[in-house]
Amino acid sequence: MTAPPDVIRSGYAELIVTDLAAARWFYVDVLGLVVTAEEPDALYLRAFEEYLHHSLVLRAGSTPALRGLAYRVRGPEQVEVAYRYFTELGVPTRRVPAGTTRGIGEAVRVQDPLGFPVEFFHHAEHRERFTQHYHRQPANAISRLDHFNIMVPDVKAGHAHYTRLGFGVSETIEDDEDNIYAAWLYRKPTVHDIAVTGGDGPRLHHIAFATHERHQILHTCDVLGALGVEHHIERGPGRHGVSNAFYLYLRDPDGHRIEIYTSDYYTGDPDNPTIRWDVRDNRRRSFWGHQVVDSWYKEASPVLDLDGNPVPITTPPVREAAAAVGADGFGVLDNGTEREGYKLGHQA
Ligand code: 4SX
Ligand code: FE2
Repeated sequence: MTAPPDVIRSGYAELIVTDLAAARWFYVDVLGLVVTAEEPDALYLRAFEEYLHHSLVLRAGSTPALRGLAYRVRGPEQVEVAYRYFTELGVPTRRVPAGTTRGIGEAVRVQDPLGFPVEFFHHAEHRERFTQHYHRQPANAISRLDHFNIMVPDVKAGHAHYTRLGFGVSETIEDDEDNIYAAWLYRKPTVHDIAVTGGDGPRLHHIAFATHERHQILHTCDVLGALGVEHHIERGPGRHGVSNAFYLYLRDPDGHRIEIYTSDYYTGDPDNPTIRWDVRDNRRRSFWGHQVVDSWYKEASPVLDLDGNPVPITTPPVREAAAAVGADGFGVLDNGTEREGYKLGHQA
């Protein structure tokens, strides 16, 4: 068995959007992403600290979908390693010449065992990094891409696929019957490059970008309110239990979900311990105990295969255990730890 390719990190995503002008308004005018290149039916965007050509491609099309997730590998030879690895796995695997995606060198594209269109690349054109160009940065400036989050009917299979690929597991949500509801996995030394969330899939749950500071996230909320388009806010702002990050989820004009995220923690030591959250712990998804809105558990973007056709979606079997505890996406929690009115246990 060929060793897996040496992935460095999540690199870029390509989304199909139905109205490129509306998408430009959201990603460039509101979120402040930098335009690297613009074509009549595509936009190539990067964040202020990024020097690779792009971290997000928006391409015009008839229905909103994920066209690809791309991981950067350590060197050009690792692109070929990816080719051999996925060919051996028996999934659709293609070499694509440099420039197939503007700004990106030779790459390999696969439809991975979970059904997602995934690219492995090393070379990419460099552009100016605007780290200290504070005079060009809005008050809600985004620094870089942080992670992808995918929804799959079988979280164990997702966990297994990514651990075989050499990803570390930073955190999980589990119950005591060996069910796993979500997992966070990384190559770069942060909490994640990819999170696997249980639900109808394969679908893209969200793409997350990082800011340096919490106030930059709060400013995005204020901007959306000031413009009277606060309906783009879906969840948050808040503090995650898992990852400890401060977060905000937005829906773009096509319904694609974008997270703005900051202040997770370092995971780069080889013995970084995995944090396992009990699915009944109210603080797992909101450290402040807020309920997660239904749409966050249920809605996600369809994904395309390597020929651009929609990948069929499978619903996971209903789990008695999950339904009983009102776990992630299965209803409201009542685990006996809930507060009575405002009287918290420790104050009684
Ligand atoms: O909702 S969770 O607290 O489980 C969570 C969701 C933690 C980190 C993330 O990036 C995320 O999208
Ligand atoms: Fe996330």
